[in-house]
Amino acid sequence: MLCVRGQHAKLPEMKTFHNPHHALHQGREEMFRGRMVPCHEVPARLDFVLAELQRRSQGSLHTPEIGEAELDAAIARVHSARYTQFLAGAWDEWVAMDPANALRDALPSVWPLGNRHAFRTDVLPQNFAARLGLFAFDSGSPLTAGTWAAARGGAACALAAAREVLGGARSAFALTRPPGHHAGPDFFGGYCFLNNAAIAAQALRDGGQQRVAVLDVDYHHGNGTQTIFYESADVLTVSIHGDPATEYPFFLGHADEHGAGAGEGFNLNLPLPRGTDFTTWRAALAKALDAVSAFDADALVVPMGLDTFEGDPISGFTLRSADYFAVGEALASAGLPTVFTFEGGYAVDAVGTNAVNLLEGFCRSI
Ligand code: Q9C
Ligand code: ZN
Repeated sequence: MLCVRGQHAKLPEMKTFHNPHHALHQGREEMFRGRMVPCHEVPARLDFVLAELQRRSQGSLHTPEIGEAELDAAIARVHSARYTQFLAGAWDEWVAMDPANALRDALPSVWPLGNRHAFRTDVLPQNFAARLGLFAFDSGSPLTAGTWAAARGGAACALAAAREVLGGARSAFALTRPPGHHAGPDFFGGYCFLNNAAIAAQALRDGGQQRVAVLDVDYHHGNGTQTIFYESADVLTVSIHGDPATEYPFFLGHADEHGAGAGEGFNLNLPLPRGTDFTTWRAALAKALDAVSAFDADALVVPMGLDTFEGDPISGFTLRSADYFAVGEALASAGLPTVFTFEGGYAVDAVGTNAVNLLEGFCRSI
């Protein structure tokens, strides 16, 4: 299967790596505006993308072939050992506390506010609820029986996509679920557990790419990715997102965050007000691409959220389905080997069309 332009010109294919274990992560309810509501981040999201890729013969589908040990090593490049050890055993601990917990997902309800020095985060509590709160930053991201297996499967897709690009492919798509860009070195939240885009970016660095740019187009600020690379000069992080003054994740993503230490100057945030339309959004994308170009990147990672769509139930931009072709074309104009990861997008019946429009726009113009 190939990317096709019109009916004739055949373009190099973009491989999609999809996670056969993604549906093992299936949260029941999330805390939302003071009550429990059905999760927005549902397995059907990925199924719609897969179906649309197949319907339009966009690229070819693969499952990642990554050994457990090499996957652990790639995850350990961006996440702490105490965090991944917690995630790996969390479900068993949760059920061991009370067999009835098997019918409920684990959600945190107490947090240490570590950055205010109000509580200690260096001592690992024995209490499970305390550790859940230590490693989570919201109550919207249920930890379920299959979360760890699903998140690992997604990370394997990200690693496989990075390897594909290191092997000379122009692009690859990691169809990851659960999403990743809110997950930091030792925390989960925003429906994200392992930072797939960061794992891909670090794998590109470790595979010999000197400078890697991450250009996050999800509606929400990619706080996890920013935090992971905040002091790094070799990975530029750029994010276009709803202004955190009013939009999730609220506590990071402002325009004055430029990086720190060796990473000073290597983070760029482009917050936009709720209600922003495509004309304004694409001007921000042009600025983001200028920054990638000035950085002289060797490779690009695009955390691809489709929650900028006008029909998204939890977001506030007004992009239309046809606009995603132009987004893909603009991203291709960077002229870089590119890994896409799948992030947000909660208008479930449109997410496949929007994702494949973006990928097709990219393929059309390379
Ligand atoms: N109880 C991504 O798009 N919404 N994540 C607030 C908190 C969280 C979005 C709910 C939105 C997270 C990957
Ligand atoms: Zn999002």
